[in-house]
Amino acid sequence: MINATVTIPKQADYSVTAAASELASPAQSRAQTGALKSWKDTMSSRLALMAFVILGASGALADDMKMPMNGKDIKWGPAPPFFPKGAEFAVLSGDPGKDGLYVVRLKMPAGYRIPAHNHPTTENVTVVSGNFHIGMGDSLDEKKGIELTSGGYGEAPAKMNHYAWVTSPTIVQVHGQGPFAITYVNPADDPSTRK
Ligand SMILES: [Cu+2]
Repeated sequence: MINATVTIPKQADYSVTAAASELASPAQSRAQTGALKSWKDTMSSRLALMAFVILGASGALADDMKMPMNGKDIKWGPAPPFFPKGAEFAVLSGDPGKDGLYVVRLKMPAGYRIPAHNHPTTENVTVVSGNFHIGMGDSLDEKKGIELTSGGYGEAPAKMNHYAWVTSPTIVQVHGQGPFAITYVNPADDPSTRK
């Protein structure tokens, strides 16, 4: 189109062509701008998508994505010091010490008791095995509680005082928004401050 305009010798033709090209040019440049814009948009959305995919994939593969696993393959460690002694703990997802969703499990021996406490965020408890007794109130009372067995679920809203105990070896899964913390109603119950 541009080459044709340059090589046409006759003024009339040129004028016509020029006029045509003047007429054409705003539209053309609009079209080009439009094309460029949409290409840019397409590219940026493609790049954004790629970045998302790459970040998502590398993030997931490198850090976050845990391979599916069976209960027997879970690596247990000692529970954080603010849990009464004797429990084992496993982090399945996230970091309970930080903001964001966490999924952890707590394995407790028969007779394990968690005195009255609350959490800064809602605690969601799913019983994996055993029997987990949970009650609401400011002090642990084994006469007041609900026994949850395998598959059972309970939740303690943020700041609500509650307590728990188990009468057989029990595993519960706890999930919620981090950071996870325990505030005991009676500070003397806090094993992390007790010597
Ligand atoms: Cu709790």
